[in-house]
Amino acid sequence: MLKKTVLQKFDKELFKNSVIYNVKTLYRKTLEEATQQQIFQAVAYAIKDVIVDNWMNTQKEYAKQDPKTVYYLSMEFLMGRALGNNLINLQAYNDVAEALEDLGIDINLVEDQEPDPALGNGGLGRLAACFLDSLATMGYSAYGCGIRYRYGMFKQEIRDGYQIEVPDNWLADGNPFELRRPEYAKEVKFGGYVNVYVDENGRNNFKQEGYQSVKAIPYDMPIVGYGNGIVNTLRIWDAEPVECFQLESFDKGDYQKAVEQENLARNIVEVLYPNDNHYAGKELRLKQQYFFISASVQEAVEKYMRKHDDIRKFHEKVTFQLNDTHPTVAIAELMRILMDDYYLTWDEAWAVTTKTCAYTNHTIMAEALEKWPIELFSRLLPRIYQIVEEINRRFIAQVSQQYPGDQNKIAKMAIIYDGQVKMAHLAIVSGYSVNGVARLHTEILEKQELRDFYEMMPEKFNNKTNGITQRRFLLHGNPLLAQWVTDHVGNDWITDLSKISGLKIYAEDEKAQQEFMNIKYQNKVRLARYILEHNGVEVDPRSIFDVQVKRLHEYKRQLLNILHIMYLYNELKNNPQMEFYPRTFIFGAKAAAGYRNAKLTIKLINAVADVVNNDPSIGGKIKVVFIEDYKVSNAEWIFAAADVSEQISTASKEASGTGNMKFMLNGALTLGTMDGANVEIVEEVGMENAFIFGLSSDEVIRFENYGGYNPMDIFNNDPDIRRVLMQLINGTFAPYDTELFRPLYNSLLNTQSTSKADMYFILKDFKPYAEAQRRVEAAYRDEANWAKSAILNVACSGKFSSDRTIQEYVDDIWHLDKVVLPKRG
Ligand code: DL6
Repeated sequence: MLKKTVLQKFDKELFKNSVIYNVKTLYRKTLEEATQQQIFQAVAYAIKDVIVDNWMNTQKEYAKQDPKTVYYLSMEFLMGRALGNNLINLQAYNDVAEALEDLGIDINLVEDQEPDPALGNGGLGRLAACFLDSLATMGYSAYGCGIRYRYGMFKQEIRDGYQIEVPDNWLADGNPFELRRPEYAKEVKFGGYVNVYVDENGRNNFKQEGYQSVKAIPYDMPIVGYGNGIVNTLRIWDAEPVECFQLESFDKGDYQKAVEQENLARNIVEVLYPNDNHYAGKELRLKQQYFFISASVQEAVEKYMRKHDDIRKFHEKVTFQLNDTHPTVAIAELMRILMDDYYLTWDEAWAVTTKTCAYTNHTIMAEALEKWPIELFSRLLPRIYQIVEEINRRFIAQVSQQYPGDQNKIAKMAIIYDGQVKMAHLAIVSGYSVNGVARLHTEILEKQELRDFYEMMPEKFNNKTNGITQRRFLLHGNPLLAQWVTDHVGNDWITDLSKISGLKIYAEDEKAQQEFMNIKYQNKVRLARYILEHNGVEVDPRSIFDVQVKRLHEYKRQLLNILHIMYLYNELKNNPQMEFYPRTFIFGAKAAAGYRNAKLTIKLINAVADVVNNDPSIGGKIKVVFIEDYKVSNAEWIFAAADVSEQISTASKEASGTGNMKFMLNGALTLGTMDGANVEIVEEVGMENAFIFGLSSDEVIRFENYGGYNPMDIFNNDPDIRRVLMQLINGTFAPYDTELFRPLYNSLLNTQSTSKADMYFILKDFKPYAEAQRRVEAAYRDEANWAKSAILNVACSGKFSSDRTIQEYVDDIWHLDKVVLPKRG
C-alpha cells in the first residue's frame, strides 16, 4: 500500500512497490505479465491512494471551517484524462515518470491507456473542467455536479472521408479514480399528478402521486488542486431502478410500471446528447436535466442541514451556478424542497432561491435556446411546472406594473408563452446574476438578445470572460515550452499566469527567439509523427502549421477555411512557380450526428485533402490533414504545435471561444475575426501580433436586421470565388458524384433551400480572409519577427487563465471563503 508520504516527499521505492502490489492484487499478475491497460490501472490506483488521503483531509477541514460552497451545475464536464493531470497537480509528474522508468515503463504509454472521459461536447463542458481545476487550486470549496453518462461524446472514425460515430464505452475497463457513494443515493420522481392536502396547521401540502421514480447514485471523482493539498469533488450521478425488478409485481398488476421504472433508470444516463449549440427538444433530455438537478439540489440541502438549523440562511453557505440553461430546473426544485419539505412560505422560499441561483449564458445562437412545450414539461414534472407557473404569474404582474398596457413586453419576456416554457427567462428572472462569457458577448446580450431584461434588471448583468487552465494546457501539454517559461520567469506562472508577462523582455532577444522556435519545431515534429501514424500523411514540420480545431458548426466557418484552401490550390496550379511558403492545414472537429452540412463539410475537407496531398504538380507545398477523433488528449499536442490559430467565426456568433486562448498560451498567432474573446486577445497582445479580418459584429447584426447582403453579387463579380464554388458541383473533388457537395453550394447561394443564403457571411468575408492569409505568409517569412510575435502571445496570455475568471466569479457573484489547509507534519 502506498502511504501519504509519497507526494509530500516522494518515496520512489514505496511507489514502485505500490504499483507492483496493485498489479498483483488486482490481476494476479507480475508487472511483466500485465497488459498496458492493467499497468495503467495499477499506477492510477497507487496515485488515487495518495489523493484519497488529501481528499479526506480537505473535506475534514471544510467541515471544520464551514466555508461557503459553490455547486457548479452542468450537464457537461469535458474532463480529459485524469492521470497526467493529477500527477501534475500533485507536483509528482517527473518523480513518477522516473520511478516508472526504473520499472521499465514509459509514462507516456501508461497515460495513453486512459480513455478520455468525454462527458461533454466542446467549449461549455471543457470550461466547466477548467473551472474545477482553478477552484481546487485556489482553495475554494466547490462541487461539480453532473451526469455519469455510460456513453460520453462519440468516438469519431473517418471512413472514406466521412465521419462515422462509434460509441464511447469509456467505462469498459472501469474508472480507477471514481468512488461510488450509495450512502448518498436520492430518489427522483417523474410524472404522476399533484394532490393537495390540508394539514393540521391548516397548511396546504402538495404531494406528487402516481409517479415513476429512479434512484440516483453519486460517483465522486477527485479534483486535485495544484500543490496545495486540496481535493474537491466532481459528483456525477448514475441511475438505478428504485426497487429491483420483482416478478411479484406482476401479480399485483404493477408489472407494466415495474418495467417502465426499470427502463427509465436504464435509459436516463445512457448517453450524452452530442449537440453543441443546438437544442433538440427531446423528452429524455429533460428527464436527464431534472434527474441530476433534483439529486444534486436534494444533496446540497441535506448537507447544509447536517450542519445548520436555519434553512432560511441556505444562501449564506451555498450558491448554485447554472452552466447555461440546461440546469435551470434547479430553481423550481429548490423552491419545491424549501416549500414542500421545509414548509417555507412562497416569499421565504423565493428570498432564498433568488439569492442562491446564478446563470451563465453561453450562446446567442437562436437554435440553442431551450424552450420546452408545456405539455411535455407539465406531464413530466407536474409539481415543478406548478411552481414555474407561479413564478411566471408573479413576474408578469411585475412587468405589467412597470410597463402598463405593454403587451409586447409580456410577449417578449414571459417565462411561459405560446405553449412553451422558456428556460433562459426563468433563469434570468429567478437568478441573482446573469453573465456572458466575453465582453463582446455580454454587450450583445445587454443591447440585443436580452435587452428587455437588461433594461428591467441591469444590476444582475455582468461579464466574466472565460479562461483556461495553464496547468493542463501548458504544463502538461507542452513540457518543453513550460520549462522554457520557467527558466525565464520562474515558476510562479503555474498558479499566477499574470507572471508570464515577464517574458515580454525576451521577445526581441535573439537567443530566446531561437530557443522558442526550436521548441515549436520539436512540438511540430511530435505532431507530424502523430499525423503520420494516424493519417498516413507525411507533413513537413518546417511548413506553417495552420490549425482549426473545434466543433464543426456552420458559424465557426470551417467551410471558409477549406474554400480558401481550394482557392490557394487553384492559384498554385495556375502558377506553379509562384512564391509560396509551404503550408500544412490541420483540422479537427466532430459534427453532431444529425447535422447534415457539418458532416458534409468534413467530407469536403477530406476530399480536398485527397486531391491536394496526392497532386505531385504542387510539390507538397500544401498539405491538408483532418485529425480523427479530436479530443482533449490530442488537443494538448495540437495546441503545442500550432503556428497559426484559426478563429474565424462569423462576428457576433462565438460567445467567447476558449481554444483561441489555448493556442495563444502555446505561442500561436491568431488569424481571426473580431468575435468573442478574440477581441480581448487582440487587446492584450496588440493588433500587430495577430491577423484580423472580416465583418465586425455590428456589421453582421446590421445585415441580419436590415438586409442588404446578396452573395450572388459576389459570385457574379468575383471569378476566383466563382471558380471555387463551381468546383463544389463540377466533380473536381467528387468525380464519382458531382452532386455530393451541392447542399454546401446551396447553403452559400440559396439556389434551392428555404433558408437565407450564406447566413454566416462566408463569401462576404472570403477575400478579406484570403488577404489576411497573405499577411500570415509574409510574416512567417521573417522568422525573427514571427518569433517575437509568438513570444508576445505567450507573454500576454496572463488574462486568459481560468484562475482569473474564477477569482472574478468569487469576487462579484459567489463570495466564497478561501481555505488554506494547515500544514501537515
Ligand atoms: O463559454 C464556453 C463556450 C464558449 O467559449 C463558446 O464560444 C460557446 O459557443 C459555448 N457555448 C455552448 C452553448 N451550448 N449550449 N447551449 O456550448 O460555450
